[in-house]
Amino acid sequence: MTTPSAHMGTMAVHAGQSPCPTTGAVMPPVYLSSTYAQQSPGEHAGFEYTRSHNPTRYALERSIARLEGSTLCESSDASFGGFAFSSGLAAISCLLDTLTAGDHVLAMDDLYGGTHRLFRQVRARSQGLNFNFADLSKLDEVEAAITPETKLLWVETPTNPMLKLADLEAIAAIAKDRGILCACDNTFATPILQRPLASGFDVVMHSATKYLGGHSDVVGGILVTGCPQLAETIRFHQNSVGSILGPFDSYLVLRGIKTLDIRMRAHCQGAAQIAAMLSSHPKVRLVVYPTHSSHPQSELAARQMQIDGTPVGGGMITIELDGDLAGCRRFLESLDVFTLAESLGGVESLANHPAIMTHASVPAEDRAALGINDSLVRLSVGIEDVRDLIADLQSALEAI
Ligand code: P1T
Repeated sequence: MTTPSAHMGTMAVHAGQSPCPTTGAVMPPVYLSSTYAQQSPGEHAGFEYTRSHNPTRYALERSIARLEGSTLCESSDASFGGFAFSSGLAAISCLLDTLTAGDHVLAMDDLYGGTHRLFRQVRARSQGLNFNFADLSKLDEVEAAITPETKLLWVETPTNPMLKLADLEAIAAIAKDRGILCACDNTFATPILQRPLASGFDVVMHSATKYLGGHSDVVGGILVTGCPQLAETIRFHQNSVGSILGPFDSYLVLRGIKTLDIRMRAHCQGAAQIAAMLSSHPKVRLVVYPTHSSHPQSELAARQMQIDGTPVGGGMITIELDGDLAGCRRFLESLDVFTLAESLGGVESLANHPAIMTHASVPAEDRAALGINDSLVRLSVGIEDVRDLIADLQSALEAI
C-alpha cells in the first residue's frame, strides 16, 4: 500500500513494503546474506553483494524516500532516492564525498557538535573543503556568506541545541537562483512535521538514531533526494565508500518508522505542555521551544512545522536554568524519569548538558556566541505520561 495520496500515518506503516511474494511475510525479512548466487557471470536477480544491494536496506530506503516525498521512490532501478548509512555522520560524510576539494560549504552556525567537528576538524583537512558558519535563520546572512565557490548550503532546522529555524522555502529559493545544492538535516522535525524536499530542498538528511529509530537501540543515518542525477551520484558514493547500514539495523529503523507518526504526535503534545510549565517556573531563565510565543521565530514555526495543518513544536526543549554549573549539575543529577544521556528522539525522556556533552567539540567562543553556556540544558521529551515528566522536572528544579 503506497498510494501517494495516503496520509503520513498510513505511509509510515506501509511505504516501501509489501508482503514477501514467497512466504507472505508481512515484515520484510532480514536478509543477512552478504552475497547472492548468480546463474552465469553478471546474470542475477538484481542483487550481487550486500554493500551494493540489500533487500532489507532497500525496504527502509524506499520507506523514508516516500515519507520525505521523493518522487523517485517508485523507480525500479537502485536510484530510488533513499540511502541508509551506518550513522548520521556517515550520511553527511557521503554527501560531502560528492563535493570536490576547494568547494565552499555554507553551514548553519548552530549544528550538532559532531557535524561541526566533521566539517571543521576532518573534512576541511582531509578533503580540502572550505566551511563557513553563519546564522542561516537570517536570510541576509545567507546571501552575504555565499561565495562563487559555494556548492552546498547545510541547514539544520530546528537546530541542535538552540532550536533556531531556517526558512526552508526562502533558503531553497536563494540556493536555486545560484545553482547551489541545499541540504537539510531534518532529524529534529522528521517528515511528520516538515518535508524540506517539498519546500525546494535537494537533499534531506537524518540521524536515524533519533526519531526514525525511536527506541535508542540503533545507530543509523539517511539521505533522501528527489533529483535523479544526485540520486545516482549518492548511490555511487554510498557503494564506493561503503558506510552502509547493516541489514538488522535497517530492520530496526524500518520497524521504528512504523510508529513515527503516532510517536511524533505524542512527543509534540508532551513537549508543548512541558514548555508551558517551564516558561512560568521561577528557576528557569529561558525556555526555547519553536511554537512558544516567546520564540523569535514562532510565526515561521507555525507555518513550517505542522501535523494535519496544526502548528507543532517538536519534542525538543532547550532551557537555561537560573543557576550556575553546580546548580545545573544538581538539577541533572536529581532527575528520575528523565535520563541524563546524549542523544534524543527515543520513547524515553533524556536530558543533556550540551556544553559538556554533545557540543563539547564546538570551540568555546562559538558556544558562547550561540548561547550554549553552563546553565543550558536540552530536553528530549519522550512519550511517558506527561504528568510524571512535569513532576520529575519540578522536583529536580528545587535542587538548583
Ligand atoms: O549520531 P549520528 O547518528 O551519527 O548522528 C549525528 C547527528 C546528526 N544530526 C543531528 C541533528 C544530530 O542530533 C546528530 C546526533 N546527535 C546527538 C547524538 C545528540 O545528542 O545531539
